[in-house]
Amino acid sequence: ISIQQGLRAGMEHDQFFLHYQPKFDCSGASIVGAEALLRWRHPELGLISPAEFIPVAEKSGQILALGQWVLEQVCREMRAWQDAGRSVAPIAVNLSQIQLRSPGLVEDILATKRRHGIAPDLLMFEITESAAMENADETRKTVDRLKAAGFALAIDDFGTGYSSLSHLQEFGVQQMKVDRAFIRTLAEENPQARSIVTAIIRLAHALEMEVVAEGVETPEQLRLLQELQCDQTQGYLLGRPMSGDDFSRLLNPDV
Ligand code: G
Ligand code: G
Ligand code: MN
Ligand code: NA
Repeated sequence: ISIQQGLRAGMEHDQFFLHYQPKFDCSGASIVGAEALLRWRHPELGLISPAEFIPVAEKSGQILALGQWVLEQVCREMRAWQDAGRSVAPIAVNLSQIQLRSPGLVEDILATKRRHGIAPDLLMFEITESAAMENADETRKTVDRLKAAGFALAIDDFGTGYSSLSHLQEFGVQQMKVDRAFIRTLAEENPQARSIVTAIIRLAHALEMEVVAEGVETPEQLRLLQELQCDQTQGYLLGRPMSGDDFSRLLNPDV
């Protein structure tokens, strides 16, 4: 109850903000985009993790308002960066399965990006494997409409849920994000972990998807991912979640 009431007050009193975690190409040399990550600074409880409050917001239905705020804020910040003459990179927004099932989702997304004058290729959407598979027929309809509008999509946390390979093929999304559980154990002396990541990367490539490794924390993991032809990486080694201003400066070191 208290988190649920707190969420309402938090939205009224601007207690939410976004962090951006950069995504790099696999050489680690260039930033190819970022993921927007929701943060809540509660006046008494301090910083509360989305892992704690998103499930509550999903149960109460508040995730719809919160998700709309995230999208609005991403578009607002990107517009400000562009107006300041900075270059921008595509930002990925996480969609909850409640949002995916909400009939107005695609219209809301289109209206929001139009209001802020954001090109569709500057936004992408991440859907967890479990959300996508749980309601595959509905997911597919929403995915098709988002793709038709020019947005890229990613399957998030891949490997932790159970995927139907035929659904995965039908969705035809651009990216697969390998869950960090598989990257955590990736090391020279762990051939089994390496085999699993190899198999996931081959599967993604066979489906013509780009592969993003999540949770890359060591140079060894990065080197192994390069050997395995992974396309992009995200993780504390190269970039932690940071403020929009810091992300924009990282992208524009000379501006
Ligand atoms: O950023 P962090 O690792 O604390 O995120 C924890 C979880 O919360 C992750 O699973 C992440 O995908 C999820 N999350 C973060 N921001 C959002 C958001 O804006 N919307 C949704 N639905 N989930 C988010
Ligand atoms: O489920 P999703 O992939 O959206 O979750 C993203 C979450 O993972 C964010 O909350 C972010 O803080 C966290 N994260 C990002 N990079 C790393 C990393 O290298 N190690 C760990 N342990 N967590 C990470
Ligand atoms: Mn994600
Ligand atoms: Na993930």
